Amino acid sequence: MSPSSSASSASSVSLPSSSSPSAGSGSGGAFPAPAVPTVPTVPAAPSAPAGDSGEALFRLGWDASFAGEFAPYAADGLVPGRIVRVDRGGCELLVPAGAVPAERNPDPHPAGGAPTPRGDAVTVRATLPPFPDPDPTRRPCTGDWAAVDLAERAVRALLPRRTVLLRSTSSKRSDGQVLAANVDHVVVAVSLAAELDLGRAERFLALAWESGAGPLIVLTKADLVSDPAVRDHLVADVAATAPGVPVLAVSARTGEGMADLAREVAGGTAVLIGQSGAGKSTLVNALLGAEVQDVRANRDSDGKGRHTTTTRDLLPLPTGGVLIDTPGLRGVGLWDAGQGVAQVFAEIEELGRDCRFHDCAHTTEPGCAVLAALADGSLPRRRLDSYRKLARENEWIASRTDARLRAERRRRWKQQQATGRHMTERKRGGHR
Ligand SMILES: Nc1nc2c(ncn2[C@@H]2O[C@H](COP(=O)(O)OP(=O)(O)O)[C@@H](O)[C@H]2O)c(=O)[nH]1
Ligand SMILES: [Mg+2]
Repeated sequence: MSPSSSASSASSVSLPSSSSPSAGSGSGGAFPAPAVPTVPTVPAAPSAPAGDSGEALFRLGWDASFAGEFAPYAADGLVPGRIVRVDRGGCELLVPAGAVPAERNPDPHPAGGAPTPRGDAVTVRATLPPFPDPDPTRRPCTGDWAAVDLAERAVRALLPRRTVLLRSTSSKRSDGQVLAANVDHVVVAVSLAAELDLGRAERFLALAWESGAGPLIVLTKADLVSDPAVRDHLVADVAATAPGVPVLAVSARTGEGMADLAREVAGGTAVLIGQSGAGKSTLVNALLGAEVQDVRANRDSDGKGRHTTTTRDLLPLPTGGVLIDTPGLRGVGLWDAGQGVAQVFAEIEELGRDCRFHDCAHTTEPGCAVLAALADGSLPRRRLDSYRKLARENEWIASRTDARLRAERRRRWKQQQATGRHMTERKRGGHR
């Protein structure tokens, strides 16, 4: 396909996905085609997803289902790329090396910065189109798969997301912010260097469950807890508050538990979340076997870290799969995470089904199964308090969020999860 036909046909494509309400609008959408193509052909582009280039994509988390969704863009001469980072000027993406002729691929990190093992994928910069969607959670973000016009170095469209990790913006406004897209595993890092804050772990878990990806709790800096009995006790405590979630104690320093963690995240896309200083970037470096992420010394005595990771980076693992590091999240607000909260507190939801009144608020109602469990000691008070706190917070934020956008997001969710669940399950099971 020639570059001119690629550039002109791309104008009918709109961001972020074909399900966008603005998609296909007659106005030319967000992607007015440049009148004159200004750069020469990219010869390898049309065949990019095949052969070696295809292998590069699979190592980045690509699969048959994404390939199917991408087919119309491939016909337009666009190349699939995975967004590594979004910044003011546009974004960086990983694309198959075979799609980019060497002379057009200046290394964006020529000096400084440790070399990143990228397999046969290379980083390119591309512009992002003006963003027409009023929903901030639909903005391009790390982990998105994009249809890239390599000739123009421009992103033309995003593939529908399979999972998405959202939080409310730190400004405490009702806007949602996307932390990462298309993740299979959400690794919640909790430091053993500080006193365990189970409520905070539950909050991160709610976000994780809501994303549609599978959560995993990693208790970091296990080397700082020398007594094995104490360590076992801490692991059991966390496991009890996270039904159905694997809990691993690891130390990047001694290597303990690291092989198990590597196995859990191999092949898929894993995002690390957790408080600043929890040891996320150190884990990323350990899993990559290279000092890629910036780690800064912090005060381990109180477990408080500084915010050293400022951009969310997507880093390919040497074994296949990718890791996404997030900045230390100071205040992690829930954003429309009702399902996530319900899943974190599954046993309370379960008890609630036995209450006499179906709309029981578990406060003073007669025949309340939750209060009965509290009274007989089978449900810890802390757990119920935490549930109430997060449920209230979620309702508050939901009440301030545009109802139409929420309904639209829910609808989109259901569609995406139906199509994506199967592939995600397969990937979690270690297949493609
Ligand atoms: N003792 C010990 N310290 C660790 C371990 N992992 C990380 N740290 C320290 O914890 C601090 C914060 O680590 P960092 O990876 O920057 O945390 P992040 O903010 O979550 O990315 C640094 O001083 C690390 O050296 C570990 O396994 N054991
Ligand atoms: Mg960090």
